[in-house]
Amino acid sequence: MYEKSQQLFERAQQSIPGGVNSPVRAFRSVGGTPIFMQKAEGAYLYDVDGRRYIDYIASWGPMILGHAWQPVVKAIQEYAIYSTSYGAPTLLEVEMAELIISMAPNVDLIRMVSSGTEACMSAIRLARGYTGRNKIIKFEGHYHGHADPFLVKAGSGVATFNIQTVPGVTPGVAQDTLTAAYNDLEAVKKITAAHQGEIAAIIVEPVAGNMGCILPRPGFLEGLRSICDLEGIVLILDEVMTGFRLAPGGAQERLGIRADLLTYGKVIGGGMPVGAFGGRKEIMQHIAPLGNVYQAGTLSGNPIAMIAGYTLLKELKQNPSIYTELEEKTLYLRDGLDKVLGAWGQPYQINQMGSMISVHFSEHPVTDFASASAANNARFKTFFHSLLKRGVYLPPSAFESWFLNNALQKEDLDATIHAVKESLEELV
Ligand code: KE4
Repeated sequence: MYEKSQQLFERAQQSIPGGVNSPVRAFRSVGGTPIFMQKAEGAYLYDVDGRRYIDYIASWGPMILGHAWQPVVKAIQEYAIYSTSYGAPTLLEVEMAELIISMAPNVDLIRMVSSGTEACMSAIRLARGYTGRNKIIKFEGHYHGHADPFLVKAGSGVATFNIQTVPGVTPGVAQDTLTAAYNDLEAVKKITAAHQGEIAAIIVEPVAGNMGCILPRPGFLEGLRSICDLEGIVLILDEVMTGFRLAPGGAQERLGIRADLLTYGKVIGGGMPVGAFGGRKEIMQHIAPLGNVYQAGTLSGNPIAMIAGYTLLKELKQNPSIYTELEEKTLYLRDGLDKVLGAWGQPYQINQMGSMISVHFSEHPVTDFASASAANNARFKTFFHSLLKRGVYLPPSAFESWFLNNALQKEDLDATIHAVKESLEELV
């Protein structure tokens, strides 16, 4: 059924660790052979065996308007002829920064980088440099990229592979990363009380997407804001997933929460390697060359990446009805899934906000890493493959959010709901 993918996977493993350039792509937690893609267009992926899939990964978030969205394709083609990199400042970077600042609340200055990991690791270093403090608080199951300070009880692939401590992350680094359960404000209060004056930052996914999609409890983010105000701690909202996806102003706009620093990625690059961090001028002005918190990147602000991201963000800013359409499509899918899963009679939960959604085979609400881990994730494995063979491509892990793209049409959503209905008989 997946012959060419199997052949390519065999070959890939001879030259690439695990045959993939990012672990979550390896299908390790769902089993089977990772599907090699040939091309994609709109809401569809096409594999090397010529099969079509309705895409609910959207490249893990970036492809919010669907694959090969023509204005981005054309912009890349148009700009590539003027060189793909200068290593010098360009007008494009200024226009991109001004556009982001016009969309994202509480961002006075923004620095471009080339991945979400770079954005998050830079934001942490900046918070430490600004406060003169060493420790950070992160939440179990949250993933902020693969920089050492974050690989403590992390989500996404780290959770998928159940890696408790990542070799290579030294005790010296790990000791400065304190963790609490997401949505547990009392735990955060206890940690800050025990480490008065030592904590530089709290970094949080405002809507968690790396243990499935998990929403903040009412008052949780507001509680973090109050703690940070009281204790002089920098509140970093990691909006790599939620930024420009939940609203033009991301989770800050959608949830009405104010961050001191923001990190971005995914949608911001329109599928090209882009990350960014930004926030209050009082903090950002500590970044080199203004201040001494050093941060740099050969391809930061790369012109091709900038024009791709700029073209996409401009569309999102000028047509905010896209967010309404995306939400309506996601709610339509959610209702359809609720109907077929409800009729099935086995326990399940659906978590959703905006165009982020996930299904958990659990009789209890999934509100943190412990409850996400306690779900019947073996059942997810069968669910994943039952849908894959019916042409529906979900993230290959129960510890990931699904992402809808606006190229999805009602017939795609109906086909997905029907495929889920059919697959339920096969679930263990
Ligand atoms: P990147 O370095 O992968 O661009 O971004 C890291 C990152 C930071 N913050 C959040 C909230 C993220 O979700 C991510 C990356 N997300 C994963 C998917 N869960 C990327 C997929 C992968 O690792 O291949």
